[in-house]
Amino acid sequence: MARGLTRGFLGLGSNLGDRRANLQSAVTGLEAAGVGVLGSSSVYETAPVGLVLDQPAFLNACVEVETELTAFELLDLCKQVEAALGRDFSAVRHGPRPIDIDILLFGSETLESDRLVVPHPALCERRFVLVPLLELEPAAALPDGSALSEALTALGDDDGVVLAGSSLIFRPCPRSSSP
Ligand code: PH2
Ligand code: MG
Ligand code: MG
Repeated sequence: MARGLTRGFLGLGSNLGDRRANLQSAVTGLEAAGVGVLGSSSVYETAPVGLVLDQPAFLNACVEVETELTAFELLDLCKQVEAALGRDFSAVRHGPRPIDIDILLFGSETLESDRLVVPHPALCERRFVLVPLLELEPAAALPDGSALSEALTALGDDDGVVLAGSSLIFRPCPRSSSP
């Protein structure tokens, strides 16, 4: 039986090489594999957070995708695209990388396996994810219905996430029907 399409949100991050080109190539790689990229946030420059603070600043963005893949198949594809863009999977956790593609939300699925946890386990703690995600989808919510805008508010003010560039996809404006 056909599985149908699932909409989800991916977080993209890069802090090595031509960072914007890497984010752009991730979008192209996903699309080339048949994943529909429906929308992209702007690009943000963000201070490193997590286990490694002494590393170059990141560019982060979020994209909305539509796919017939399962979450695990989409994870495999994300890894393939990361590998094609030079990601070293033996590098230190949270360390510098040309590209990171994380599944943030996948429909209303919740998954907890060794390979994949959805929603992304750190989603509600990371301004560098919530700011672009909420720009793209202000109503974004967890599968239990809780609004992610509230998670962002709860994190309080921070100057570590700065608008740095335009959306990763170009969509022409719909032609106006008025004369
Ligand atoms: N990714 C991490 C760890 N820390 N910090 C920023 N600013 N942006 C990231 O994408 C990021 C991070 C692990 O995936
Ligand atoms: Mg990540
Ligand atoms: Mg990752």
